[in-house]
Amino acid sequence: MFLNEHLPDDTGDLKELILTISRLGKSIKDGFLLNQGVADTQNMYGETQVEMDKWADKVLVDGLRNLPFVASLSSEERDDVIYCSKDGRYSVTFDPLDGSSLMGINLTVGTIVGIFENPDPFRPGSEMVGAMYILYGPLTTLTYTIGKGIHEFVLDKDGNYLLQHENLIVGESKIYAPGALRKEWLPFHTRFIERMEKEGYKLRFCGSFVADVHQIIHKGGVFTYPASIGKDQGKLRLLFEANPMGFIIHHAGGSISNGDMDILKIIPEKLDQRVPIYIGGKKEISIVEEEKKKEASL
Ligand code: AFP
Repeated sequence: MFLNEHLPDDTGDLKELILTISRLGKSIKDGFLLNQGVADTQNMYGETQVEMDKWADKVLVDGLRNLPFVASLSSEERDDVIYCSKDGRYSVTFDPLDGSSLMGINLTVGTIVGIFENPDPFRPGSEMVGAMYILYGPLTTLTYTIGKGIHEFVLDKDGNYLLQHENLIVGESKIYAPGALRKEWLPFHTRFIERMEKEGYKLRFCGSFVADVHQIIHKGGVFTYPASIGKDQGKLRLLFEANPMGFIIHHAGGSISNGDMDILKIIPEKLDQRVPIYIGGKKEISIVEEEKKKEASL
């Protein structure tokens, strides 16, 4: 079954929006050969390269801004919200190319997208009506949810997204993917990681959030980019990384937390807001919240 057949017709513009983003994902993928590397260098064809994340951002903004049902666009690459159609119903938030610093060494990167049915993107993640990510690895895959399970498609040789997994559920394997510098971890976080290690969790961290979380969805476990000494909000962004991936994992039976609460309940205050992240299976997330609570009560 193809993506356009899988998306229900009664979602109207939401279906069209997701299909449009899926086509833009193909343009981003095709751009890798021309745009690898950093700005102002030349690619293998002698053409001047642009930074790939800026280029991917432009592909998405140019491809979405004139759709009549799009009210606003917010990108990790931009300082301000782009307000679009006055009659638009949807706000789209995106990280055009998560993990882009890994492109130069040919590791997996991805596009992360969140969708609200509200012109205002400063809404809690739980209010999303859809979220998706496109992963550019050995295969290009697209995973989406509109609140009824999460579903994964693979881009075939004819350019169609073909259903590969329906109603994916977070796996049961013991994997932990810990970001940030160990010497700067906070005590409760150190205890959490020690518990994971004692229980036999295996370390897997590739440096691309979207790829790491994709692995956790398929296999199980937990990804974390925590608060640390001097960085009390961690590194990753609430609107562009945490919320869409959190909404997706929530609909795969998992959870996302900042250590204290469900990230999807946070009301964003600014576009570039960061948040400490724990994302994965419900069991692992409850363990970290337990360790954090213990620390607060000491
Ligand atoms: P880039 O998009 O600059 O490559 O950053 C990737 C990222 O935001 C996220 O995808 C990774 O999990 C995290 O940063 C890795 O950060 P460290 O380099 O500190 O491990």
